[in-house]
Amino acid sequence: MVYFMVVISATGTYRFKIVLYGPSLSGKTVMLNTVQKTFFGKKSKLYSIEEPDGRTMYFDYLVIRPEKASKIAFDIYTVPGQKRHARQRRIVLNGADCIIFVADSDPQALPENVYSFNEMKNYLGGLLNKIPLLVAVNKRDLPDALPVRVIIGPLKLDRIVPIFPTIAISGYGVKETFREAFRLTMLAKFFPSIYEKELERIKKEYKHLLPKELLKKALIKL
Ligand SMILES: Nc1nc2c(ncn2[C@@H]2O[C@H](COP(=O)(O)OP(=O)(O)O)[C@@H](O)[C@H]2O)c(=O)[nH]1
Ligand SMILES: [Mg+2]
Repeated sequence: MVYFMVVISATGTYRFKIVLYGPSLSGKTVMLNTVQKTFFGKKSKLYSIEEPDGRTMYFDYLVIRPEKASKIAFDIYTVPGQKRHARQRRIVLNGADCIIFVADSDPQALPENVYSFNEMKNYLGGLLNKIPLLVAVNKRDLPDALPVRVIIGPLKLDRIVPIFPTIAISGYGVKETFREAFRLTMLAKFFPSIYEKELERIKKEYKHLLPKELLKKALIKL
């Protein structure tokens, strides 16, 4: 069953909306800048609405048009992470085709990661299970970065998702994260049966990063 409508603009472009969700300061804005500078050069455009201290006020917005498929555009948004911007986060999430949850490896951010993830789940409701979800575990360069499993565990995922260790400031893992996000988003829209098969592959590939409880649960559920 094709659940979502594909948005086609007046110029005949297929548009996909990807949202980077996560707590304040987890690295979403840096990641988007890295995506633009490192991989897509002049083919993209970045818009930011910031507060005077450089924090995201409304959202950052990047459009990416793959060179060889000019009829496709990815609209990538970040949410403002600060608690008082909850309303904006809800608005930005609206109509998302894919979510990249950007978690922070800083031990102090552990509760913030969980809070933010639960908030997103709450906003999206059942929709979350119908669109691709990826997790970027960012700031892997911190000397006291928590182990990936320790960060993923408390999120209490109820399905297996691709997990990418990233360092947004250096670009490490960022390209891989976005390539997979683009691929899964398009598969989910255009080839739902292939997408279902991909979920099986994902289950195997990311096993080593996932908490054992989730694996046990997933083997029964999926
Ligand atoms: N050490 C380290 N710092 C990072 C990394 N990514 C982002 N930061 C820093 O974390 C802070 C918040 O980043 P920002 O992208 O504004 O976070 P956002 O609130 O999620 O948009 C900035 O000072 C960044 O330089 C990373 O991978 N490693
Ligand atoms: Mg930001």
